[in-house]
Amino acid sequence: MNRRYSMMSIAAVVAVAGLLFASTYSQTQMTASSQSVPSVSTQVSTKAVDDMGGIQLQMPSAFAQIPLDQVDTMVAQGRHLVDVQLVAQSTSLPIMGGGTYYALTFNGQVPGPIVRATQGDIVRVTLTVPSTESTGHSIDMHAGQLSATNFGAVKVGHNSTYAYIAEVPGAFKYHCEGVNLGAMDQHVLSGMYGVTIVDPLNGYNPLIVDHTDVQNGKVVIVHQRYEAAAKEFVLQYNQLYLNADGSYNQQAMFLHNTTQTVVNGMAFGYTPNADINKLIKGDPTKNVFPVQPWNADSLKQYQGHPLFVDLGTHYRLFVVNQGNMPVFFHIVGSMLARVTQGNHVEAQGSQTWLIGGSQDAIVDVVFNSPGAYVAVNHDYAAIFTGAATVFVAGDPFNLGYGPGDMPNPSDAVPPLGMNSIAQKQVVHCECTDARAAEIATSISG
Ligand SMILES: [Cu+2]
Repeated sequence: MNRRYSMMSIAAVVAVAGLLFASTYSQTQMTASSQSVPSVSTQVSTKAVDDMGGIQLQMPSAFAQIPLDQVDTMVAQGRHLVDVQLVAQSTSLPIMGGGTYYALTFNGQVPGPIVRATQGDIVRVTLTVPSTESTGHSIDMHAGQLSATNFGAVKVGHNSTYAYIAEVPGAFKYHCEGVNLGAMDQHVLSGMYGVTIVDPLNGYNPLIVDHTDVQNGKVVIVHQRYEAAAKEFVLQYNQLYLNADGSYNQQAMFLHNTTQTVVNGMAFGYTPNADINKLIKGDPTKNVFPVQPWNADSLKQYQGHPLFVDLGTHYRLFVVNQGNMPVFFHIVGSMLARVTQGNHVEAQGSQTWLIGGSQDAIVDVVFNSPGAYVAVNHDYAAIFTGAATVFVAGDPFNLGYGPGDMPNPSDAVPPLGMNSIAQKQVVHCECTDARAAEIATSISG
């Protein structure tokens, strides 16, 4: 990878975005303009679902759902139990460019907590809807193979639990289904989604990356091997469809008229902040990255923070599309060394990987040259509305830090799995102050 090319590429990406946002951005402009609804019948059908109290599908209990009174026995027989506690919480959260939006969250954060299990584990999930909520909620976990309509909506002031075996490895969406599918779109696109990573029972495969060399006057292929153990990130793509007051805009959703594109809940959340500017240029207001919508210290857990990566190290990225639009996952200046689903290789040496709605890809990469690499959804509308994530590889600014010295955003680093290498973390999340304080405790302990 050529450093000069990389820096020029990122400059091109961020400079255009910088011009867009620095000079012309305003809340009004980022808000979907009022347009006619594309299909009257579509509108009528969703209203009809709401009016009849949601869709009540009568289905038999599905595969892999475990009677709750058998969980203890199955654990005694040798299965591991992963307990997931989710609490629905409606709240107001900041959005890039100023202002807030009406967020629907699990546990006060968007996305919800990352769940990590191993293939064959029992996942037991409890959803609590406090009496302070104004609506019921529900939970559908794609890592399971059961009909979430059996679980149904949890009413205000109630909780409910179900359990399943995570039979298939991968990085799976979980999400609220609204109240029996009523307003499901609003709940998911306002923040009620998350990821369950299910590690393969036998672990991940070592990574082989081919490159060329010259030996005895001939060009030859060298197979570079990396162990399965890797440093890991989770990148979840979604969109916000908002009215000017921060409320959900269903019209905009039907039109795919995105207000902002978010990665782990924030537009441009992984860009350098004022402290990093100061480190690089000695001045909080100056550096090579013009896009810094989440810059200032006063923004606390919301301020931007790039992903620092070491050279020659195996990185495993769990990329999940939570949204309404395709994700063309690409890292500017790099190749996707390997793309897998579960533990099955889908591609090696790919420039871009298409991830459809509610689909995941596990992308292995190795950064070999110092510099900045930007992971994007290579849909220009997505890039310029927030889907640009900056990786800083090695020490390109010669600041004197070594491998692993720089902390990474807590919301991008998943809980450790069997082949994970731990990373230093700093609190970063689209979350309430109370949730940020809990995360601070968990990463310092
Ligand atoms: Cu909900």
